[in-house]
Formats: sequence, C-alpha cells, structure tokens
Amino acid sequence: MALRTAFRGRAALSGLLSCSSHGRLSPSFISQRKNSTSPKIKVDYDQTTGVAVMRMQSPPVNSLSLDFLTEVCISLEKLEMDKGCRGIIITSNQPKVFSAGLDILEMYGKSPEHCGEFWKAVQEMWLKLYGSNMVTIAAINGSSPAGGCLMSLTCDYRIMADNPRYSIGLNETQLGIVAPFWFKDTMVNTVGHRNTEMALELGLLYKPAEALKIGLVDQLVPEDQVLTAATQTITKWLAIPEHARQITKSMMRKQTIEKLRSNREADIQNFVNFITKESIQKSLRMYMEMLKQKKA
Ligand code: CO8
Repeated sequence: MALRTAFRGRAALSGLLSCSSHGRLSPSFISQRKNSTSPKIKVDYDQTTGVAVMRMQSPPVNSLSLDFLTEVCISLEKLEMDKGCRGIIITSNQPKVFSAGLDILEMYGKSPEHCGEFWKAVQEMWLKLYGSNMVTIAAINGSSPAGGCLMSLTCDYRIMADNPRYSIGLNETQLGIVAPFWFKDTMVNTVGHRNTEMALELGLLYKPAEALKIGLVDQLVPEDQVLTAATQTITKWLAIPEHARQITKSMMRKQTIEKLRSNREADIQNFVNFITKESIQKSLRMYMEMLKQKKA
C-alpha cells in the first residue's frame, strides 16, 4: 500500500519577507490578500512512486507573490533533500487558472528594496525549477499567462487541459513591460527563436490548440484527465536510467542557467530600475484597471 505523506509549504517566512503596500491602490485591489496566512502550496508525496504532486492553492488566481514564491522554494528544497523523491507534478487547485503569473501588486507602488527582494525570489524559483534534477511535469489545468507560463516552461513536459477558454503565453508586452532575458531564453529553448520573437513582441496568449502547434505545450487532454495523464507521463520518464537522464537535462539547460547565475545582481538592479519608473507604474495601474473593467 502506498505510504502517502502530505506536507505543506510553510508560510513561516511570510511575515518576515512581505512588506506593506505603499498604498496607491484602491482597497478592492488589496482585498485579495485576506487569505495570506493560509498555505499556498500543498504537496502530496507518494513515497512508493517517488512522485510528489505540488498543488498551487493561492486564491483567487495563484499569482506569484513573495509569500507564494517563498513557499514554492521551501517545498522544492524539501523534496530535493528527500533522495526518494524523483519527480514532481505541478498543478493548480484553483478553478480555471493554473497561475496568473507574477503578482502585480508586488510590483506596483512598492519600494525599490521590496521590488529587489521580490525579483530575487522570482529568480530563485526559476533556478530551482529549471535546474531541478527531478522529472518535472506541468499539469496545466487552467490559464497560464506570463510568470505562470514561465513556471510551466521550466518543466520537462507540459500537459494542458483542452479547453479553449484557457490560454498560455508570455504576454508581458501587453502590460507595457519586457520579459527578461531568462524568460526569453526559456521560451526559445522550448519553441525556437522565430516563435519566441513573435510571441514576445506581440505578448501573445495562445489557446491550447495553438500552444500545441508551436510546441509551447506537449499534449492536450480533456480537462478531467490532466492529472491522470501527468501521472502516466511521469512514470515513463522515470523509467529512463536516472543518471543518464539527469546529465542530459543538465547538459541541455546548463548554459541558460549559468547566464542568470552569473548575472543575478545586475538582473535585479535592471528590474528595480525598470519597474519603479513612473511610466511603467502607470502601465501596471492601467492594466490592473483593465482587469477590473473586464470583470465588471
Ligand atoms: N497579480 C495580481 N492580481 C491579479 C493577477 C496578477 N497577476 N491576475 C489577476 N489578479 C486579480 C484580479 O485583479 C482580480 O482581483 P479582484 O478579485 O480583487 O477584482 C482577481 O485576481 C481575479 O481575476 P479575474 O477576475 O481576472 O479572474 P479570471 O478567472 O476571470 O481570469 C486570469 C484569470 C486569466 C488569470 C486573469 O486574471 C488575467 O489575465 N490576469 C492577468 C494575468 C497577467 O497578465 N499576468 C502578468 C503578470 S506579470 C508577469 O508574470 C511577468 C512579469 C515580468 C516582469 C519583467 C519586468 C522587467
């Protein structure tokens, strides 16, 4: 019988890491933070298969806040330390959304120090996921724009729900911001230069069928079969001799990872300088207002 253990990423660091808003937003933008002390990640680790299912559960849209990123990193560290854990499936517990990408509220009206700390956490998550020795599968059961797409792109394989209401892509230019070089590199490594050039310049969000066509996702399945398909796929990947697979993965990704590793501080500084510009803050505000209007 499967010996199933469950543990949750702790929000223990959240109090230490989060900073208060500088308050240029209306109270309704802030209201989504009321659940901030609940665990944002739930990990179910099956010791017999060596596979962990990491479920994102940060309402309403699994946006990548500083707390969220911290929990992801802690969960990944715990799994990496467990020698029996060989694979991770990342999926969402929120309806209709895999992840809405970076939490815009972490980049709007914040101090340069906060923005720097936030960006370091984004880098850390990417480094941990893209550099993981484990087999990683994204079970994309909802929309996955920007940072959500990046998270999927770090995985070895992407399975998406075949629902035309969902979309995936790096849509940063639509917000008036620029995807950093390592977002771009991860995309190029997946779908090639030409597809990335078009996708990034236009900030394209692809429906599942279009995403499959350009190789942004590897497989489409009916919505209720995403997790089953991910479990079947990971079993196949885990059947490959481990050492050979890991060395090959590292060989394919090393250069891209090294490029960020050796430029982390400069990348943080670039981000802070860019995101705190008045014109960029204005673009973010307009984008958030657009999201509100779409809802109304
Ligand atoms: N951050 C913070 N709040 C968000 C975000 C987000 N990324 N996305 C949505 N929300 C909020 C909405 O404002 C709304 O708030 P409220 O309930 O208070 O009105 C709530 O979440 C629910 O949103 P929706 O009603 O829109 O939910 P839907 O289920 O209809 O749609 C979507 C879900 C499709 C995810 C939709 O919310 C959406 O498109 N969100 C925006 C996604 C997006 O564009 N993200 C980009 C973030 S930037 C990024 O990830 C990379 C940045 C790289 C920076 C580089 C700079 C140098």
